[in-house]
Amino acid sequence: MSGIRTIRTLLIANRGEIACRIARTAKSLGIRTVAVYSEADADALHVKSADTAYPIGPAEAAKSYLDIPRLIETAKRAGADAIHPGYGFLSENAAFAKACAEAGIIFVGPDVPAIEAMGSKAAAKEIMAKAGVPLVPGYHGADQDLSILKKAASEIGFPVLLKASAGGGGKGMRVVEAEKDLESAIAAAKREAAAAFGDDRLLIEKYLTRPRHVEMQVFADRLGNVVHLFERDCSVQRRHQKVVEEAPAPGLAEEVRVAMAEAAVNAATAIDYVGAGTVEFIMDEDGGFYFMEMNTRLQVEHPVTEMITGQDLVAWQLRVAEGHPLPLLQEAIRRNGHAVEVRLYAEDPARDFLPQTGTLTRLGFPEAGTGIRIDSGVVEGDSVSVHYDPMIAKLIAYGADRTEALRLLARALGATQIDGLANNAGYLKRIVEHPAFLAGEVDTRFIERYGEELGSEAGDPASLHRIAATSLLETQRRKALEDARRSRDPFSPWAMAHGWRLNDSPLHRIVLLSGGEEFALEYHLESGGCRFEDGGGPVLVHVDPDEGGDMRVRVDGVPFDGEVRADGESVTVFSGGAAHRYLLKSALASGADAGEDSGHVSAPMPGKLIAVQVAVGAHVAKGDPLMVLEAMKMEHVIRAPDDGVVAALHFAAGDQVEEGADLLLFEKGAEG
Ligand code: MV4
Repeated sequence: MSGIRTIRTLLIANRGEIACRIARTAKSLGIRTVAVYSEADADALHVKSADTAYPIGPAEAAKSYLDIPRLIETAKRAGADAIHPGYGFLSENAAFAKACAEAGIIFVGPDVPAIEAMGSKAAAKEIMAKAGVPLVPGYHGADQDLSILKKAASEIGFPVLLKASAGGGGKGMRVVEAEKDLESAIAAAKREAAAAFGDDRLLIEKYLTRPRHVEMQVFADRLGNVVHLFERDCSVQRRHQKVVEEAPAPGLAEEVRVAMAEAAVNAATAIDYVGAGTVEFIMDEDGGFYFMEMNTRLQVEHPVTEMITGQDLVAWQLRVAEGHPLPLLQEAIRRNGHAVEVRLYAEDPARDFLPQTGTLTRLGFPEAGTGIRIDSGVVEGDSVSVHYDPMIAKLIAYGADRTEALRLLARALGATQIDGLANNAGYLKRIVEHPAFLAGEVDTRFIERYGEELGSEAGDPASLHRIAATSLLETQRRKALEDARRSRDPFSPWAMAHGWRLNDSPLHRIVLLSGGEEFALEYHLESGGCRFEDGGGPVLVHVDPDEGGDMRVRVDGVPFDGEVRADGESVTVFSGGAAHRYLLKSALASGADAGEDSGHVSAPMPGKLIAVQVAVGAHVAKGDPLMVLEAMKMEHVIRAPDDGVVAALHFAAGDQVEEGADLLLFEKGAEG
């Protein structure tokens, strides 16, 4: 038996960015790619990035991306000789690896026993202890007598950490600071573990107060070669979700790196590992490191390793899966420079990171290339649904050193344009620009420590409002000019206007809506822009006149470091990774009062009308509730702008409305 099985057709049993990522490498190797898709993904990018695609069922992952028989049957139908599971879904599912083997299909991953061995956290620790891989000092025994547990805890020394044996991912962990709290903590932890996992056994460990998450990338082939490709630091996490990942780990002493690499290679060797794997360690402040778990798949954060080693890990996986030796042996694997990845998510940092669903009305990334890599599975116009992980993209920066990589990443985040869905771009930018992060002071409590300052948006709102107003006025001017040209009316004032009117113009007023708030701005028209005189922001905002569709904005003479996209009714100002959307409420010339357009009441934000509390003809007083709009999981009461009568209703309860939708017609003053 030669042991080589050539892969000609590869089925990718995944979706999103990782499916696209795998297809890219497979194509470059001349391998035909087969995508699979759920009903929600018929038009998804991963479908378009493969040579062919097969439907595998409804949107729910359990009925599509997790349906083992359906995937095997599809692979057979498509003539696939191998399946790559990506990450998540079935990537660490031993039954799936088994089903592939039984069907004569190559599973791009380790053999079933290795997946099974690492699937149980307690069993994994036992194997690792035997292989000489360091474990956190602790008690992992089967004897769960209270007296035994108490004795173990005092031997380990306080503080200790109680963990559910059956747990993982941080669930059911409990810190015990002192002996006196132990007994009640054990009782509570056992109750919790029993309820959550149906198994009340506990582990006790020395509690590391400021740990780092450092993981080693390993690779093994079927010929017995096992190598590492250095480490990644993934310490910056939020609720056990990685937020930033980098390689190499900042400040890691070379002797610790060497020892950790050796431990990781020993771990892989101990379970006859094949393919790409990650050995996770928890590291204390003195460089002591301890085995946590082993992931038997390609990780989300593999690109940072690719950047510093110059290797394509998916290509390595496919070579190994075919039975070839590793492309490089240890001595030939080098690292260079520094890489950092952030995970861009459709989640709202202002609302406790609530996942967002909806349409990406705008999605623009800085150009990939010099030092910036973007792995994404969505394009502008796609939607993010409730069915899958709301990750939009991974942004990866590579530089000669950490400072350079972080500088590049911050700029890339600042130039990212996302609209339609709240997202964490601005939040990520503040992390990678944070002085403590820049200084390499990373540990698993980073976000807990700096959460407050990371959550708040820096920047100058007054300046954004003024940029928005000026840009809106400029689009209106361009439109009017265009209309006048088309109508060939030589007497139209717009047709004669060469630009903005001169600065002896009267005071104007514009009312903008943004994020459920109203902003009234007063300005004078100037040649090329607006002059604002009420202090508290820039005075002059100019838009360069003949820039095609672009808005080249200058603020007090300085080019605006962001982008503006406007039509006649709305404008989005992209700045520092955030999208600020404004809607024109009214733009009436002259007079401080004239701005109130009392005729219409409009929706302050997109949402669903959950109640209409008035009927046509109703007499209401100023401030009376008219409708209730549910938007972004909150209820907003739409109130009467004045005393008056409801003249017409344009929507009913249950209707979905756009931001700025004309909800009802209101007649002012008709007091009954
Ligand atoms: C710890 C620890 C401190 N001391 N064990 C969290 C999930 C899990 N698999 C292990 N975890 C931890 N174990 C001891 N003895 C702190 C954590 C921990 C953590 C570890 C890695 C990455 C992020 C983390 C966030 C909070 C707590």
